Amino acid sequence: MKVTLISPPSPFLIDQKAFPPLGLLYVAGFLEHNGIEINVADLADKETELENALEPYIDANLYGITSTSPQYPQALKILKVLRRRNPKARIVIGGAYPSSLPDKCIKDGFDHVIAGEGEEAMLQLITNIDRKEISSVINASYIQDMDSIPLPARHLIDIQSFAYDIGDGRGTTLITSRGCPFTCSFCSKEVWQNGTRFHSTDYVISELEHVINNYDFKHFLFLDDTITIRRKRLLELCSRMERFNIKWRCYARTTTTREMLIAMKRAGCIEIGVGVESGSQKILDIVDKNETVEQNTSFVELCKEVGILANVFIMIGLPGETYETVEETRRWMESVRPHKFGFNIFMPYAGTPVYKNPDRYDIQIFDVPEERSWVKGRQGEYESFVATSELSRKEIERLFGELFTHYTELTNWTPGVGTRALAQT
Ligand code: B12
Ligand code: SF4
Repeated sequence: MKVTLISPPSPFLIDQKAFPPLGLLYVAGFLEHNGIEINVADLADKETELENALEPYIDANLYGITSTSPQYPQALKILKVLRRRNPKARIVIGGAYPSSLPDKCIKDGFDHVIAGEGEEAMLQLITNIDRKEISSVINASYIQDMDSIPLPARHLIDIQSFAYDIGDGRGTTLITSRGCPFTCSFCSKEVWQNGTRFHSTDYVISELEHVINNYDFKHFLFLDDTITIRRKRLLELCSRMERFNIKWRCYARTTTTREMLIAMKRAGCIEIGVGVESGSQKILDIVDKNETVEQNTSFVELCKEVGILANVFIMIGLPGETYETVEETRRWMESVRPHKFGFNIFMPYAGTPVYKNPDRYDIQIFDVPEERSWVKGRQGEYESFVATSELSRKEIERLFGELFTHYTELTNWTPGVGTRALAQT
């Protein structure tokens, strides 16, 4: 059986070649390890020539497409081309969007949806493909032994063609754990739900060695939702990473301690992205952030003391947002002055608590065309698909534009996602 996994274009990103499609590469690595003949079609930047780009893969028996929400219209276009060119092939979709809205994907014409973790479920689908009783929506069970998962098959794409500026060099991505125990009401967690599973530090160290030796990357972005969840593990990992002399970025929560930050700094951490979300405690409580404004403040102060860049992510238009809470966030930014920021209008993605139960929140959600469901991208293309009882969509957009400029001047930093951000500074 010939299997082709497809990473659709992301035309809404400034730079589609920043991050390799790691989830798809994990699925590919697992299948390859189990003896399946596999190709990966990397269609980044190919939105205007989909048919040509799919030509080399047109004779597969089974296709597996990955998709987040904003990628979904591209996934549908790919489905159409494949149906026309290879009507006998089975077409499966997986990733964040189908995990949240599996029935919709089946209605749209996909043969199967794999909701959740794709590795074992895809292998089982392939093994049982000829059985009639195989269901259209497959809810994947979770792999318990994380170290049993083979490394992502980076060799199946031109991994060097993807890079992201980290410090003074070209970086690539790596993930050391899956999931996060928190329950922020704006966060899409349909793939991994609430548990967290960890690779051993042996696994992570050998993956780092592999990527450094085979692909010559010395700069990394760790994609873990929160790399600092287990203190002991983090300290062990950091101490074992010191010898590599690498530079890296990661995501964490603002409860990260001084002890952790010092260990991270020694191991080469240069920047931490944290979800500060708002300068208003009222908003943090409404969205179940489980953190305080004071913790957010002291995190930035600690980062400054230790010498790690604090990149704070904030949003406008969260449930309950008012002029006063917007003002509180502005005052927080002005007094705390993080090194960098990411600022977005809140987007309620399918699968999130706010999306599922808007009535429980002070929020009105408007219809979002999937291709508009990104909130980071090109200047001037920002749009609000939410309103609160005090702030209309237009008012959120106006305040966003005003504050974006203000924060940019305040920090001397212009955020951009999927960009080689340093090139802009
Ligand atoms: C890195 C990252 C990015 C990077 C790169 C994205 C990329 N090309 O991979 C950047 C910064 C560009 C980015 C941008 C965005 N991201 Co993002 N991102 C992430 C992050 C932190 C890690 C993704 C990752 O590599 N995970 C690790 C791999 C192993 O997991 P995975 O991709 O989910 O894959 C597994 C399963 O989903 C499944 N699977 C995946 N594909 C397939 C395909 C098949 C056939 C099968 C069977 C299974 C399968 O199996 C995989 C292995 O188990 C996740 C959060 C998270 N922890 O996953 C958010 C996340 C994916 N992003 C999210 C969002 C919202 C976005 C943006 C829309 C942000 C924005 N508002 O503009 C854009 C859209 C990007 C895009 N190309 O579509 C949401 C997705 C919500 C949704 N419904 O779409 C997430 C889940 C964050 C969150 N918790 O809310 N993102
Ligand atoms: S926003 Fe961050 S801390 Fe909150 S649930 Fe999502 S990954 Fe966890």
